[in-house]
Amino acid sequence: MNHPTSGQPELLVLRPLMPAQMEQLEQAFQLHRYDLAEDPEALLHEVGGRIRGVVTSGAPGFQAAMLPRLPALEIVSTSSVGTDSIAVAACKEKGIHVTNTPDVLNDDVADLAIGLVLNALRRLGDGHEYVRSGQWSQRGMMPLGRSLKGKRMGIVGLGRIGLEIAKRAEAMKMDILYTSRNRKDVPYPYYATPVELAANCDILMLACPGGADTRHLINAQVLDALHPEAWVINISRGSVVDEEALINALQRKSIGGAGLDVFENEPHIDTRFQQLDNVILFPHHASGTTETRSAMSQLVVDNLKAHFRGEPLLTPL
Ligand code: 8YV
Repeated sequence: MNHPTSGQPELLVLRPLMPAQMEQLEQAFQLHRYDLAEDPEALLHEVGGRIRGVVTSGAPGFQAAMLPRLPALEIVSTSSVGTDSIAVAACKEKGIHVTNTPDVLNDDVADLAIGLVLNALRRLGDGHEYVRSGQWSQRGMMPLGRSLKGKRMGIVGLGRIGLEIAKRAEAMKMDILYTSRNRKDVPYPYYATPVELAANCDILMLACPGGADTRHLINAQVLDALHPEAWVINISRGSVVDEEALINALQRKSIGGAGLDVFENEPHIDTRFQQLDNVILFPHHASGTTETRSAMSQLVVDNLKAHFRGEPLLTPL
């Protein structure tokens, strides 16, 4: 498998795609499975000089430290919309293309965001446990939830995913407000800072990109601006939230709770989250459906094929 016999471009797979798309890759390219290698270092040593493309995803991403090991690299294709774990600037400096998977995941991620809001206000998880544990028959009606209708959803980052969340929240009769690097041409009220937004919303929905620019954008000051029944929902990146400040707010119940799909240190999250009763935790799986992961995988394949055919990339960065 590791010998250059086919004349096909050689790719290094850091994280595999869905099975159907792996088959397509296998037909068009010679694959080297870094993800499966018993000795990844030895694999790099053997084939690094011939690798022309890298296949990866948000985790493990692609680090600049790999570049000297891959002198023939032309393209890094990640099965993620987020590129905070990809050394984009270092790649571009060397003329290496980077592609990601925008748009195809917007709907699923937005659905999950609304799912977390529903779970928070209508207590879906609590209700499930109430029935399953037999409390319903012993105690009668479970405690009341809160309506979504009329609640103010403050969206941080009104990009492609944020807009899809807004559409769904509108359908649930919520009011939308937002903050973003730039004011958008939308009918929703704009707030210049997350603190001002937090002071005016019931749900603080985090939908901005991760990375250095947004690191700890949601800090103690923002959390203090939320009212005691407000929820933070995060489907963006764990790095956007100062987790120490969030855990503190959750422990002293200065906010209603947090619905989190993403964490600072995944999958080894801060164990204090697991001890809180005002959180809804999800394992970074907002795009985790067969349909969306297939579409993301297909985009990776199509970008790679386009590149090696000399055609324009579909979704370059
Ligand atoms: C994936 C994501 O879960 O697209 C993104 O940026 O965070 C998710 O869709 C991630 O790529 C998996 O590693």
